[in-house]
Amino acid sequence: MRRGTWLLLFAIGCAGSQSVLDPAGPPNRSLNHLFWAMLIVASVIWIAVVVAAFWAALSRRRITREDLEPIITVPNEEHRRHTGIVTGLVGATIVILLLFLVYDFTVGRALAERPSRTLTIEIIGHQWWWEVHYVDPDPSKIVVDANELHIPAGEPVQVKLSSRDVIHSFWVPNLIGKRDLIPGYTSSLFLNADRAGVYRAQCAEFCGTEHAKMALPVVVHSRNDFAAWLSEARAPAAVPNDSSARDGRQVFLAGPCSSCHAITGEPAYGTVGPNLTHLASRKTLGAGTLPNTRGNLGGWVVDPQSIKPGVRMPSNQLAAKDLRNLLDYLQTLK
Ligand code: HEC
Ligand SMILES: [Cu+2]
Repeated sequence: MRRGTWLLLFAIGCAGSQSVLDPAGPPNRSLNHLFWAMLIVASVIWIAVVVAAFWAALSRRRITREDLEPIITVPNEEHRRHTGIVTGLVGATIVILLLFLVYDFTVGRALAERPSRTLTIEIIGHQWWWEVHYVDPDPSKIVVDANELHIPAGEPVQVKLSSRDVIHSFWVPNLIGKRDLIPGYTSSLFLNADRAGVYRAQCAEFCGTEHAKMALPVVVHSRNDFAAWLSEARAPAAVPNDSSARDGRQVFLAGPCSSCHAITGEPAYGTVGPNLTHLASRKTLGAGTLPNTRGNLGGWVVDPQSIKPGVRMPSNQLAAKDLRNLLDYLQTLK
């Protein structure tokens, strides 16, 4: 974006990682052009109408006998002039609306166009987190992740959306408009970012008490960085060397954790909660609820209910040593 535009948006509070008015890709950029064109034209017309209304109210022309005569029966020069002005303005209104209609359809068609070759990512909504699959024809290359979306810049990505429970809605304001995640039905959209950065998606359909804490950081990488990220993400979790982390792994596998959480490469296959294979490399915990620090992680594991009341993860009472070891282990899950 040009610096001037950015400064203007910043000044009016519209720049940022969760703003429709700060586009980071072609689809949203064309929507922004349409929006600004409509806003500017409509504002000019509105100002003209208000000025005309004030002018009419303030000119206080004295009403003459002639004014009270029915216009149609006694048309005079002035009436004819007024009729001409009104007809002209009605015509201009029709032309402006038609132009906008054509412009709007053109933008809509361009957005609906299907790009040729794309990466496919599946996103499944849960109360109140996001499951993310990086699809690959080779099953050994499929990556299952959660609560963070990684995409390459400058390349359209097909996102297939569905839901495990209720209706959610996927919305990345900087990139594209909303699309619902509906149980039993797969919808799809194309994401196309051209500016690397971290944006924030948010569930945009009330889906239960913790709906507001259902965000999704969207990381747009340069193409090379994305390829590197994806090949790293394919690696299963390794058994740690460190002894406390090894003990923590035992706490995880022997405790209730593994019945709800999966870790690729470990005998943990739960699907009730997010896949934790790459937990330590996520920016946030609990779908954008907290920054991913050791302290927050400890607080989450012990008492998720106080952080996200009603969340589908029970509180855990752990001996201090077990908790320390467990955190050591979770922090190795890069
Ligand atoms: C009954 C199922 C269940 C059990 C048992 C459970 N969890 Fe969870 N866990 C969840 C769910 C569901 C979420 C997602 C919560 C949300 O954000 O809405 C979650 C979220 C998490 C997260 C945050 C993940 C992220 O991507 O932000 C961590 C870390 C976590 N659990 C660790 C653990 C550990 C460690 C244990 C064992 C001590 C455990 N969980 C036990 C269901 C469970
Ligand atoms: Cu939701």
